[in-house]
Amino acid sequence: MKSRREFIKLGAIGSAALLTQTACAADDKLDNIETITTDKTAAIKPIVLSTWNHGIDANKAAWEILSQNGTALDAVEQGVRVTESDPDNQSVGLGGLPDRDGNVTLDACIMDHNSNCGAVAFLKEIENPISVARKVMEDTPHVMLAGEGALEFALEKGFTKTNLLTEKSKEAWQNWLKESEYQPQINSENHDTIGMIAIDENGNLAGACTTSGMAYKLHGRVGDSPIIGAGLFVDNEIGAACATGVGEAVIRTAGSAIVVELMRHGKSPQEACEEAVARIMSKHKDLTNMQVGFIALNKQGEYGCHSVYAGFNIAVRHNDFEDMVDAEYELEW
Ligand code: SD4
Repeated sequence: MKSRREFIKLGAIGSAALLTQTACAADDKLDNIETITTDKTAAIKPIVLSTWNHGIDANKAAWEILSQNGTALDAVEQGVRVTESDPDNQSVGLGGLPDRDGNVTLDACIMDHNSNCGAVAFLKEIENPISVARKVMEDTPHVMLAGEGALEFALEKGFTKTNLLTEKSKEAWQNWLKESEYQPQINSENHDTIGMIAIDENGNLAGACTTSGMAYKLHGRVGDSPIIGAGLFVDNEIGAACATGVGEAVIRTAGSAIVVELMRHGKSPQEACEEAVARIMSKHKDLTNMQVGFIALNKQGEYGCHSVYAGFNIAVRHNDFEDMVDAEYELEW
């Protein structure tokens, strides 16, 4: 795993061109480095970024598509499906931690380079909600389906029911019940949604975001992850962003849409993520456990990431690089 500074060094040794376009490298030590090019022919593409450690495996699946000239849309869908189908991952899809009543309920959304988007919220018993979200986008005039209706739609489209509550997650929930005081639990361990954003060989952007949401939430609670503009936003002229962490804070600030708008107004992806984090911090008096992280990618393949608390990291893959990068942050736990 690389810290941002190690990553910067690696870029400097490996390729000056790469370094100039590494948005996580918004570092005052880099004043002498060439500024980012706006020459579109020099853009880094394809490129894929994902939240958290599970992003490495998800990026591998996405890369198989991107490296063979596939679309960013296919890449992000196939990429996050890997995480959704991993029973050991307790924050996404199969094996996700349940709500306080023991139900695993999933949220997901997807967005393409034409601003088409689809989402599902409060979906039960379907292992790959991201693919249902894509069907909502492609086969209906709507953007979001929720709950029973989303499940019926998924079954009509040929998805099959799966019991998503693994023994491991059931046991964790039963242990939580003993001392829960019936409060949703937020801590550094249960923030692990996967958000993925990518640019394909044709320079088109797409993104996907999928989660089982906050562990032990109230039954019916929906977070930011399926909400276009909150958990994910893509504007093919500008860039893409997605969020992880306390969904309520991200919704309140229209987090991912704000990051993209900040880029539209000239901020680098790194600066845009930092400002969105600052906004979250200024809007919340009590920041206890208020972890939120953003990742952003612009049309040139520059990227950035930032979080309220320590511990957020992102998986990055392009032709010259495949590794984790630690985000800088504002507060220690
Ligand atoms: C939610 N944002 O449901 C999601 C949870 C998450 O890292 O991202 N955890 O609020």
